[in-house]
Amino acid sequence: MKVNIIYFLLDIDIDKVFLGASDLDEEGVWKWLNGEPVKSTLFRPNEPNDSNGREHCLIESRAGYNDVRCSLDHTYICEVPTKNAYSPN
Ligand SMILES: [Ca+2]
Ligand SMILES: [Ca+2]
Repeated sequence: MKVNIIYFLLDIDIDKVFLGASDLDEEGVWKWLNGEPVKSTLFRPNEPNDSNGREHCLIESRAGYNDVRCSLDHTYICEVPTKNAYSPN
């Protein structure tokens, strides 16, 4: 569901969005803010590359996940817990 929402947003021409994952705690170990691991298969080819040792935050782009500098100016998506979560089934 989370990935479907992300791709819906990308379809309306939002690209390069921060998604709330990083390897700030341990280089090369990618985790979401809730501590869950990031699926490495969702990164685009040759990423994450930690370019110049400065890329520690995850963005989604049309080609897949990429690690970038956390200080870049990109849109971000926040997940907000709700009482009545939507369920398509
Ligand atoms: Ca890194
Ligand atoms: Ca990168």
